[in-house]
Amino acid sequence: EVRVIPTSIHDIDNGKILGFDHNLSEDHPGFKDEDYKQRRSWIAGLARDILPGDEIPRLEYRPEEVETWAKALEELEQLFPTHACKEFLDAIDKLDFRPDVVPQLQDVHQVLQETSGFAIRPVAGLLHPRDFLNGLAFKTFHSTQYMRHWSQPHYTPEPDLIHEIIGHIPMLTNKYYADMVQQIGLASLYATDKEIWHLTKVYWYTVEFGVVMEDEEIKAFGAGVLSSYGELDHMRTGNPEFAPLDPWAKQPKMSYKDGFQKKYFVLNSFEEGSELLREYSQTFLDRKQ
Ligand code: H2B
Ligand code: FE
Repeated sequence: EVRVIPTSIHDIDNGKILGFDHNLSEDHPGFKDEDYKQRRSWIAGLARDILPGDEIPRLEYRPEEVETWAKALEELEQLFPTHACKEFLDAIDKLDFRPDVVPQLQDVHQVLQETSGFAIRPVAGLLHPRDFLNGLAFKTFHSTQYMRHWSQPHYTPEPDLIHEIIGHIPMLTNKYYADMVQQIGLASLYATDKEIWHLTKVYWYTVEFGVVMEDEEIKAFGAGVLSSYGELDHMRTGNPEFAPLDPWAKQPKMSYKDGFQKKYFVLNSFEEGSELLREYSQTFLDRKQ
């Protein structure tokens, strides 16, 4: 099979969704709520008609959605000062999230454009890993726009707006971090399917569950940690293993469902992380010639 290497974000399809379809499944908190399913599908559907560069539609979030956002934000904010890295805290300060207003993707897209140059492109759910990673090469982050189910404001089995806005967006305003993320994307352009699986793990242990050393303390920067009270607490008090990140090494198996991470990978700084991943992605980019 011949694969064409994408040369711009326009070459990347945002339509291959691997996650829940409109019916969800029994283990999704919204499974029995027809009204929720309809709303989620309608919002997800908007993503299909958008081209890169188009304005992202503004949504009027419903009272139960605003309340879900408020509950998640207010709980997480209790741990940020002690558990989150300084780059995240700086970003949260500037973004100035409020419990009574659900941020609009178009507005956070604009902030990213002005800080790191990243773009947000809406997507209907969990995107195919190759397409998702390829997007990062063109400094594009594919983001969902629907809200998790109101019955469980602190949990979602799939990416949702709260995970994207609280977990991913703040760190993406940081240039060194954004550069590190782009390197994973650049490597993915030239990766075989087997290597895409490896890069998915590298992404998992950095962008989703990465931690950073800060004045001899370990602080969270991964979106999966920053957007989960339980995971933040576990990272600091659950006695997990910590090890330096080595993108070339075989990565541990990812656990999606069975509780918290047993092992976290540590960076010393985002400058160092971006250098490390630049060196790593260079081995893939060298194949271009
Ligand atoms: N899709 C979406 N919408 N959000 C993600 O965070 C995400 C994704 N992560 N697709 C990707 C896959 C990740 O699990 C790796 C790169 O496969
Ligand atoms: Fe994520």
